[in-house]
Amino acid sequence: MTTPRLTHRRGRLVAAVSGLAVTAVTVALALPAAAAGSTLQAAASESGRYFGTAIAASRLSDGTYSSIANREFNMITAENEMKMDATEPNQNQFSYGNGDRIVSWARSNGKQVRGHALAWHSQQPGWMQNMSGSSLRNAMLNHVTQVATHYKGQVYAWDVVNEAFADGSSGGRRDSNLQRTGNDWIEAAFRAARAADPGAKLCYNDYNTDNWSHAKTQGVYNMVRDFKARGVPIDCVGFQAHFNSGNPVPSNYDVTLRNFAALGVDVQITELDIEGSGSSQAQQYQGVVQACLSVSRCTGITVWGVRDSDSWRASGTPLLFDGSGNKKAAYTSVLNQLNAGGTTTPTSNPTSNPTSNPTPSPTTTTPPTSGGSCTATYSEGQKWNDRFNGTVTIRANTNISSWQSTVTVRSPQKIIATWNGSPTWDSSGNVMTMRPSGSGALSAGQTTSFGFTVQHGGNWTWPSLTCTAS
Ligand code: 9MR
Repeated sequence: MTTPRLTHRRGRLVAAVSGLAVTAVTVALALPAAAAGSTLQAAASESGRYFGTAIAASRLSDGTYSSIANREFNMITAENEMKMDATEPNQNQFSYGNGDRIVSWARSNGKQVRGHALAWHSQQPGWMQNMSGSSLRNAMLNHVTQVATHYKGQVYAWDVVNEAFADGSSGGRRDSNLQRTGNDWIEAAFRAARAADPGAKLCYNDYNTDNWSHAKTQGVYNMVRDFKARGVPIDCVGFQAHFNSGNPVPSNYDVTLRNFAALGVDVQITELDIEGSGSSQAQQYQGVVQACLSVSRCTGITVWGVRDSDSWRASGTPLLFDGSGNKKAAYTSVLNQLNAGGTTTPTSNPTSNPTSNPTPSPTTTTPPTSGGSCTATYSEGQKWNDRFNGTVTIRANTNISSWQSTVTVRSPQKIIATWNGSPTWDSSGNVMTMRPSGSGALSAGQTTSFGFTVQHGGNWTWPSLTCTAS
């Protein structure tokens, strides 16, 4: 299968602002000048990522809609047309007309397709809603096989199973007719999808899994860890990312994405929309983009529609274009953040693989174990016009007697204050090595943290981290 068309990573030049230290200006001038990406897809491609949207087949004849979609996005999800009720309205009678229209529009315009969704408790055709037991299990597996076979070779990634976990504090599976066929229905669906289209990435997709501390997030995390440990074919996890004031973008979003990625799967933002308007909406969008850019295995972002008026919740004006197709403040903040880039934060030794040390437990909320003996995780702190705070949490994965952590900032950023640690600097001033100010001994599972203030000079990207322990 092909991967998204990527352009080379270019040296990013953040506009030098007046009043910067001379050294920072010198570094900036030494970099090659580069044009910023002027569309979402171009800007995302600079870091090897895609930027997608959901498309409704019925809107493709709307010229404003299709020209924005064609200009800005390079990954296409059918908003409803590839779901179970659309593709198998009567048992064993498949209907691909609208799904095919979207796929052929996407492919003829050089775009890739995310398939959505093979198995789901919702939007089942009527005949399936009334089924149970082994006949339902077999019908579901047949559906997965038929649809994935029909689109074989044309789908970059499939949402094989959608929304199978319960909301609330249980962290367990959602009750549904599919769940009642046996807890292994999800892995059975993944195996059937792999057999039908071995080239497609296979994703589990859900909502309210963005906040690392939520039980639902932990439930999905434990399932993915278990799948990787047992060799169930899963390649990616989709985070729908439907946000509003009651469910805002969590400040630990990057932690969630990074912890899932450390299990050995890609992570993707699959249905992003954020209700609101103006700068507050723009800032939240920026936070989501920044979180994805900080995780190298966050391979792309899809927004759930083109204009506000196209949204499933149009009254919340949650998208990047207004009803007339004008770019909103949120669009500009997303584009700017994509162009500014992000740091990818190595929190674990890349040779480590949690699957080699499987300790699946359905109830644990332990973050992933890394191959080193400590893990460093970045969290955002307060932000000001000219600076921001960050905290690094050091977690001992084994008993350790001491640790050290490097924090690398990118020009023209400068670390101007630190706390809870003893820093030293390399000659460039960009790499700080932080050591514990007292004893660094931690027993396995214990954490400690230190913090710092970065004067950002217009570059909001997060620092990259390493952690080593003795
Ligand atoms: O946007 C979709 C809307 O047009 C449909 O009526 C709705 C039916 O369930 O599904 C919407 O898309 C959902 C997606 O398939 C799964 N995650 C939640 C999305 C928003 O409800």
